[in-house]
Amino acid sequence: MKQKLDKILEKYPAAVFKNRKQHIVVKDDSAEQPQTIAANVRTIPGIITNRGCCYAGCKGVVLGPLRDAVVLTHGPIGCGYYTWGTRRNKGRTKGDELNLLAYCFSTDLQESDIVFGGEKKLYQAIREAVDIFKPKTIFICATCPVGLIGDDIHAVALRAQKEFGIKVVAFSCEGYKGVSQSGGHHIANNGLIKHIIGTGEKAVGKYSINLLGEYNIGGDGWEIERILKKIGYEIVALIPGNGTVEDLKYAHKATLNVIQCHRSINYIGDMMRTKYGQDWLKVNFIGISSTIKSLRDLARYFDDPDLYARTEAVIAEELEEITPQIEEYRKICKGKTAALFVGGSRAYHYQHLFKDLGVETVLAGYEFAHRDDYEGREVLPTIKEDGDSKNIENLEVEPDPKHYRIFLSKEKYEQLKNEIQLNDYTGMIREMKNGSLVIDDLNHYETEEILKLLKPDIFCSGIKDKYVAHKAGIFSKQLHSYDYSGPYAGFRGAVIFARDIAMGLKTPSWKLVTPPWKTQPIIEGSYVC
Ligand code: CFM
Repeated sequence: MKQKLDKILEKYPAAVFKNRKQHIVVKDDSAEQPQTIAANVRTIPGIITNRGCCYAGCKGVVLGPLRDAVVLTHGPIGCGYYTWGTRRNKGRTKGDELNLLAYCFSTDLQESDIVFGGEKKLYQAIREAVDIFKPKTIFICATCPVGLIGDDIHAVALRAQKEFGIKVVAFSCEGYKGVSQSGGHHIANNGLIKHIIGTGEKAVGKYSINLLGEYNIGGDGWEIERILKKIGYEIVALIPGNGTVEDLKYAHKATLNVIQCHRSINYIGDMMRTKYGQDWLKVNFIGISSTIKSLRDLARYFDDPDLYARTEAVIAEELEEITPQIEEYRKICKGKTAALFVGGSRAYHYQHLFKDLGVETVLAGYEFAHRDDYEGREVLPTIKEDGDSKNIENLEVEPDPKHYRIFLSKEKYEQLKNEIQLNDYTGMIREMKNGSLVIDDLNHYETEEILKLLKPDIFCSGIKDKYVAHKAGIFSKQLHSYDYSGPYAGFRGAVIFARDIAMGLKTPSWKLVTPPWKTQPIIEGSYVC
């Protein structure tokens, strides 16, 4: 495998060859040392990458799903437009709450604003949003040109906050700030900790949790909520899928933070632990076995006989409902292979669901994950500098004397720490099969070549690269927005995913496609701009 990969990479200029080699790992169970991978560094200019930008990570990913905030894009209209609804993060209003999810707010900067400054326009846009929607919160998100011309969005936010008596927070998340979306996650996490979380008070129940890093794509969060509530958990705040700023204010009151996507929200998990003493637990609600494991881990944290009993009863009930259907789809899926290339956590999460269906993952990669997402958090102290270090604040928080409290005794904590992923994440690489491939920031040239090499039955990726697979005659499923389908999480979601994968595998159309390289010569050097 290594020689075949080298052959693909040899087409690059020497410097690119050296760089890309560090981003590719062949899983080797016999390796004496844990395997390492280069990650969270900028893509070499000229390579056609699938990554997004820092603004997308802040505005589109972390802040966008909050239903009751005006998330105002300060920039040219394209930035707001292309982050408008395409991620399929859903939300449902309760009572007379404000639901702004369907709107796209933008200052629509023009050339004259770039020349003369856009601060006035930003202030006007805030005033207009206040007049029309009367929101309690406005988040301003900066795009590349705003950083380049130096608009002081924080000063405008402060002025508006005073004048309108509402919360106005600005985020300097210009697209170029970090490596892909991941820098934007960090900036948004910092802002929510500084300005929102911990600013409200309310009483919570016995089994209170926050659900972090779940975005309700295609309704995933609704399925997870259904299961958790059926068992008896109280969800204090959804951060952020289908969530509200109002609920986020009370998040410090919950006993435990439950983290689905580590990459996008681990900063909030860590900072809340320091500030309020709350532990966080890494879970995975994608996949049947992993959902069951996550529910059992959660019950272990609270260690209550009633909760154990409820957990087992719900698992049994749910399995009874889905097993006959899953078995039917499994017959179609069993023995197939999959290649997964998604943002910063799904290439890990979906391997578990594929395993439930008898599908083996032969390649998994991330667009912008950090080394800890690949290798586990134990490598964190060894990372001296990465793509975020230069531009993004590493917010230091202190214990809050009023709200700091610890749930577990020291002994209990030490014991549990070895059994469940408490305040820890062991990463993707160690769970992968011997001989499988792990590739960071897979690009279009490598996608084409590696699809030829591995010939997977299924390629799961995003909108930018799915057509590369289609044209190669390989069934491709989007794991970002789910191609109009979902939910895929939890028990019922697993059935929908199994159905979609079985349908895709059974579709004869993939076999009718002739890949372009079978009829056209490949022009040497055409893969690098
Ligand atoms: Fe987390 Fe996400 Fe992902 Fe992500 Fe994303 Fe997404 Fe994603 Mo697209 S927060 S890292 S920045 S799980 S939008 S809901 S699917 S790339 S793998």
